[in-house]
Amino acid sequence: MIEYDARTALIVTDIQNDFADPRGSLYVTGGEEIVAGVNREIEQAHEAEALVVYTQDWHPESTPHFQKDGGIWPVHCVRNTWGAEFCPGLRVEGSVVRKGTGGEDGYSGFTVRAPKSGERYPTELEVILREHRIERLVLVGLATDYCVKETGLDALRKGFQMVVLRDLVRGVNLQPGDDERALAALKQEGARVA
Ligand code: VGL
Ligand code: ZN
Repeated sequence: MIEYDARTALIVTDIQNDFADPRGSLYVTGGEEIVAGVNREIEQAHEAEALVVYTQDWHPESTPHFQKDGGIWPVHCVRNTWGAEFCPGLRVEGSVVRKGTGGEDGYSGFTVRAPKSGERYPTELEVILREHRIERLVLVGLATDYCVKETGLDALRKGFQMVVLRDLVRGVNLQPGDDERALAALKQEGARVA
């Protein structure tokens, strides 16, 4: 069990219908299985006055992120649609950081990449964490091999300590084993995988 405290933030990554519902357009196998466990973490975090921050993939109808516009993904998490909504069973009590809102590509909750210039710029996630003097992150959500991995690597570079909860993440696995490789990469950079 994780000991939450006021210097710890639980980061709930992209638990949205398109990823976590079998009817979703970019369904991550087993995505729906983590919701109950994530809710328990959210509850424990709140009880310990830890911060809970949610990320949400939030794309316009056209973005170079999508296959139809030159990217690699089926259309998913289009803003203000069912697919972009958090799963109905998820407890949402905390700040929400949206990424991709201006058509940017990229997966990290901390930074996005402008589609034309390729320039990277920050979301408000780090500001929120610094404002609360957060030192340690607990990472859960979807997808292990994209958003969880990139958010985690960015956080480690920024000096946060980190625990990734293995049972509360699921991967896309475009290549078999991508999820395990993502966890190994996070471990390599200093995360604990629990
Ligand atoms: C993600 C694929 C495409 C993610 C977002 O949040 O992991 N994966 N867009
Ligand atoms: Zn996306």
